[in-house]
Amino acid sequence: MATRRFDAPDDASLNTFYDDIADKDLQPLWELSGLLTPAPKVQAVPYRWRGEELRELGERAGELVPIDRGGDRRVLSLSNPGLGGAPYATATLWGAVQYLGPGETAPAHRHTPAALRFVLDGEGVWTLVNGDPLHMSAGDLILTPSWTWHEHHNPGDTPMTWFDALDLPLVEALDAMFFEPGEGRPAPSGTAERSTSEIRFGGGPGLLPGGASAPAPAHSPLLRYQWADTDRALAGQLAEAGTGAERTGHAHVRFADPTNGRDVMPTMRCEMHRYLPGHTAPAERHTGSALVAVFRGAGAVELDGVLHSLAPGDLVAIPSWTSVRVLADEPMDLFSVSDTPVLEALALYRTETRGD
Ligand code: GTQ
Ligand code: FE2
Repeated sequence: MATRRFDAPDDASLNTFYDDIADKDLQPLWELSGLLTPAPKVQAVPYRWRGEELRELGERAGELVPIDRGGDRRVLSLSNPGLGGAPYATATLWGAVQYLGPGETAPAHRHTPAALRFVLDGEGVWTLVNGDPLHMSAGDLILTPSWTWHEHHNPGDTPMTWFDALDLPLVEALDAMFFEPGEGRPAPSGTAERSTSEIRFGGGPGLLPGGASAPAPAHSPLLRYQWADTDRALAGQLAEAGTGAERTGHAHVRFADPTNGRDVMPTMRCEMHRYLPGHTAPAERHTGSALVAVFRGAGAVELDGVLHSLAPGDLVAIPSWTSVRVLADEPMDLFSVSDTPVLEALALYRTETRGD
């Protein structure tokens, strides 16, 4: 057997070799660095957008830009300064504020990215999801799962701004983007007081429709989670003596598919947190990214050691593996959406907790 020889080759033949492999669209791994890094090399940066500024700029968009410009949605996307100008809040999540003026309609369409709305304040807009009317009011979570028709109506006389989150950058990275404008959509089933989705699946704790169940969709059949229910759940946790929440001053709920306890949609986990002043929830970091919307209260969030003050309406991007610690100056309610179900499904979820 011939012995391999690794005598130092002359530069000329090595250079020719590198030219030849480049010419054949190949790259030598031994020349590549920054690929198999010891920990995630994250491009998005931790970032906070101020609610006051988002509201003001949303209102100006309402005055200056008609709804039909740009996908029939008047939306300002969160553009993370670490992502080189992309209109994305993190590597996997789109975040935005959407403004709909009195009497305006954002017409129907559907797309493979899944979307959700969290209402920061106000009420009066209806979102029709596959024709089912979902009323939007402060603190509500509204789902528009992948490939469902959706349109927004503001029949009232006050404008509304809300927070949108979509898994759009993830769908884009997976080359699975499809979009269809609204022709041929199901006719709206009217603006009922309560949507069919809520009548069937939001009837009460532990109550599901009887009879044969239809094939389970890949998302929660409950499409609106009302603030009154979320608020009651959080208050209940904090009031019950001896429970974790009562001891730590931190209550949290996960929005779940009522039929099986899974996350609301395959790609996104939604949670609501209530932190009391002096709570003892530890600093934590995990793989996957999240967006946080401040609903009520005031405090701060420490992201990789940097403190950002928080007020209602503020939106925060938390990139993967960013250490997060929350400080509450008064009881503070935070909505969060993350790509955790994706990381979990792919066995890539890791978490690290540090006590104070
Ligand atoms: O409301 O349908 O923020 O399609 C981005 C894309 C909202 C929407 C966004 C959308 C929508
Ligand atoms: Fe949409």
